Amino acid sequence: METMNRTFIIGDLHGCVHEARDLLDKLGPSPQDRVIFTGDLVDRGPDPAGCVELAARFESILGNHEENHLARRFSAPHKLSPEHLRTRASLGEAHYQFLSGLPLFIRLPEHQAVVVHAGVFPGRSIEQQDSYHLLHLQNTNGRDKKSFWPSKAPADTSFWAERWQGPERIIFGHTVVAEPFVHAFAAAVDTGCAYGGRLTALVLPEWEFVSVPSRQSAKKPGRVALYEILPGVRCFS
Ligand SMILES: [Mn+2]
Repeated sequence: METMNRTFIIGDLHGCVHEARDLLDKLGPSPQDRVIFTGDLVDRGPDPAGCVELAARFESILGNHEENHLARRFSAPHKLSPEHLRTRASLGEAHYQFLSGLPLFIRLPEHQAVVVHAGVFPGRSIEQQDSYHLLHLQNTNGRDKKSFWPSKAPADTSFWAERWQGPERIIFGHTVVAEPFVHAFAAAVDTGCAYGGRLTALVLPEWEFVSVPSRQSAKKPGRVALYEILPGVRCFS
C-alpha cells in the first residue's frame, strides 16, 4: 500500500539535540518525508553544534539566534554574552557555512502554508516581508516596523497572528506557547524545550502535533509569566 508523504515541522531546538533525536525516533520519518526545523538551533541548551549538524541532514530556516551569530561572528569577545561565546566556541567553519545558507522561509504550497521563524507583518506578501519581522515579530500595531514583547506591548498592538489574514497559514516558532495550536492562518510549534517544556513537531498533512518531553530542568523563558496572546492561547512573555 502506498502511503502519503509527510512533512514534519519541528520547533526551536536551542541546543536540545537529545530531544530532537527522541522526537525523530518517535516520528520515524521515511526517506520520502520532509523534516523542517523552525530555526534557533543554537544557544541556551547543551549542544548547539550537534543541533546544527542534525538540521544539516534535513531542512531548516534561519532563526534570530543564527542571524545574531552570523552578524557577530568576528565581534570582540568582551562585547558578547557568555552564552554567545559558548556557542561560538562550539561552531566551526562548516557550521557557519551551513547557517549562512539557511532561508528565511520555506513555502509548502501543497499545504497552503509557509514556515517562518517568528512571524509575518500583516498586509504584505511573504516575498515583501522584512527579514526583521520574519525573525523577530511578536506584537505589532500593523503600521510601524517595531515588534513588541506581548507582555510589554502598548494597547494598540496585538500578536501578529491576530492580524494576519492569509491566504497562507504561517507555521512559526520563536514565541514559546503553553500549547501548540493550529488556527485559520497560523500554527505555533515552539513549546519551549530548552526551558524544560516539550519539543513539538507539527505533522502534515494531518495538522496534528507530536511532542517529546524536555530533558532540561524547568526554567522560565526569558521574561515573566504566561500571557494570553490570542483568545485561549498563552505564551511565556
Ligand atoms: Mn527566536
